[in-house]
Amino acid sequence: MSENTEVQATDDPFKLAKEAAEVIAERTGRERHDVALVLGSGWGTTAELIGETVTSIEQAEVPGFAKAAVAGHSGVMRSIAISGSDKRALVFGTRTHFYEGKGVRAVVHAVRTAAAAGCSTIVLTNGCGGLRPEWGPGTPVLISDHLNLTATSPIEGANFIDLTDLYSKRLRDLAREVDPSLDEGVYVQFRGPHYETPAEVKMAGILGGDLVGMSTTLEAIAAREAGLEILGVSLVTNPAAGVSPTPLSHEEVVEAGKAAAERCGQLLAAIVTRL
Ligand code: 8IG
Repeated sequence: MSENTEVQATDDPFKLAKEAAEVIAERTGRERHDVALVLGSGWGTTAELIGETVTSIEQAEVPGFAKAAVAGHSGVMRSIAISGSDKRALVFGTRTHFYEGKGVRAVVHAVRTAAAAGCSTIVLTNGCGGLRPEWGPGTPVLISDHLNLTATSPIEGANFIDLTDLYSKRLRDLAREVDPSLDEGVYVQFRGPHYETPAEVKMAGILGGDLVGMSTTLEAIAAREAGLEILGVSLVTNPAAGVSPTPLSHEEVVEAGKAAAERCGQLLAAIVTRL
């Protein structure tokens, strides 16, 4: 009997998310959080600008979460008191990528945990390649829609989730109130972990894509299923393969990232306080 219960606990991703949310509530002393943020490449220093970190939790100590796999991503979850409001942000310093091979459930566990923790909004950020030459390294771009080229879904069973306006128009407009210069584009998720060939980048463009990356779309689908309102923001850290005639130096990309960190952090902080 008890064996059976244990099997079910690990077998139901929503139950696992509920268990994670309970640990978060226990550790933070907050029954509910309001907004969740998933910080991708280049977005790491954003958290400090949103407000005061009240509680830091090692993600590996929360049910269903693994240790950070990518260097430079922090495996820490934070509960942040949003400046100038009584709201709380739940900030995930890292994500599980599909290319890690841990399965789609692992990829969307943070999203389901955020929903179970009471969040009604999720901000999904990433670092990506840009298809438009005018988007230099360090340009933040709002995600208007996506092409999911992973050939998979986080939804299991006959649950036909509508994906119209997946990336909330309301939240994109709110973001542009903060920064009217923000462009928007269609994000294309490739499986990775290799980057695209120039031919694949060309294909992405022909299909209507503007940004190429290895995350976000599966999380957005799970977030919609969970009833969360979604804001997606990409940080273009490099021109996608074949877009720029001159190969970019890694140093340049790192420098652009550092310069962008301040702008991106301020942007998210301003958006989050307006939610
Ligand atoms: I940072 O050019 C970053 N992540 N797929 N392509 C893909 N992912 C990325 C890229 C890129 N740059």
